[in-house]
Amino acid sequence: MQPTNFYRPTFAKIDLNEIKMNILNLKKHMNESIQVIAVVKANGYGHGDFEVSKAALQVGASMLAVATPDEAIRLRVLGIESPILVLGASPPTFAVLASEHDITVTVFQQDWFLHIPTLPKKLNVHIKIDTGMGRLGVTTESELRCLIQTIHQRSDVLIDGVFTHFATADEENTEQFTSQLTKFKTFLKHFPERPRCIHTANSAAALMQKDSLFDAVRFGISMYGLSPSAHVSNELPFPLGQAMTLHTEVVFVKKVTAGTTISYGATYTAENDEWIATLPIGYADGMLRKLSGQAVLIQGKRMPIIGRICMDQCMVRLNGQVPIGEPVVLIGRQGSEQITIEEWAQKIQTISYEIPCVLTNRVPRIYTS
Ligand code: PMH
Repeated sequence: MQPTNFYRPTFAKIDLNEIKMNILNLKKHMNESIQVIAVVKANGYGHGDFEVSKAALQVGASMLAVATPDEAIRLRVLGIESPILVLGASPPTFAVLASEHDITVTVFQQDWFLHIPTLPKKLNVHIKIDTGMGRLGVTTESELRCLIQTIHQRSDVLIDGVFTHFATADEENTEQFTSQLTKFKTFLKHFPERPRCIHTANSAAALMQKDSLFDAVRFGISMYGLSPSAHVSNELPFPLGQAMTLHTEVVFVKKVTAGTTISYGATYTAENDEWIATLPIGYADGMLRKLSGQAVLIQGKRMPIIGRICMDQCMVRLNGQVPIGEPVVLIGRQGSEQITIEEWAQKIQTISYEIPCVLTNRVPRIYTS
């Protein structure tokens, strides 16, 4: 939700147009019959589940996917009426609520159905097949046959879909991907009737593997404008637009003399007389301590974060005095310079997915469209 007011000038800007363009470009890239399932789990990868859901639905996403029952209920309570799929495990105790709220759940165990009562409304389920991710899903063909039989004995449950998830779709070597796809096709033969929605592709497969598209793709990271991996980044069929940028302002500026130390542990010592700015953002906002040394943009130039990043603040070495209130771009463009989420990810040796996800609730999300 858009904050009405905030007194600290630190915020993330989410450009919903970029999200819409990424979906529209993907739709153009695929056969038009293929549907887009917008993956909005983990608060829309940190971008805001409700706002991203609305934007995705506006440009024709046909379903939303979340990780947990609670994430699905939250969207319903906020008024989202589209189909919602819970990708993770739902407990049997959620079945009644899921059917009442038209929430589609993922199933992969016959026993799950022993624990649910007769349901008030028909419950849509998608069967998950584990073809090699080793996380959730039916692992053998006989288990799948038993599960289908169990469901067919119930008039209150409908097999609306079947899916699997790739472990290596973003890698150059396609061996595991191909083996998972082959296994999935073998498992599909056990369905007496073809479920309405067969889906396997995440962003990487949706962008690069046309034979994995079936009826729908689960578009996550690249909907937010980020590449699943460096390999996919080199093979993109269309440019992605990064939706999130991160901003703050200088709240304090001082000139220190050579020898002055900065921040906890006194790990940074000024070599010369230096101008130092304090920024109101720290690790409790998701600006992790390992980002010490990362550049920020001030007046269109890169300036390094120096010393340890504190819980709520960090310090930057300037190349001259700047006024209090000077805008700072932590992620995004300023002038001809740009700092991407990928740059942060490389700096702390992680994947781009993790950066927006760990941006905490304290950072207001401001939406532009
Ligand atoms: N489908 C499932 C089952 C997923 O777990 C994910 C992402 C997606 C689709 C979307 O993938 P994409 O963001 O690469 O497009 N899940 C995760 C995860 O569990 N950890 O990182 C990404």
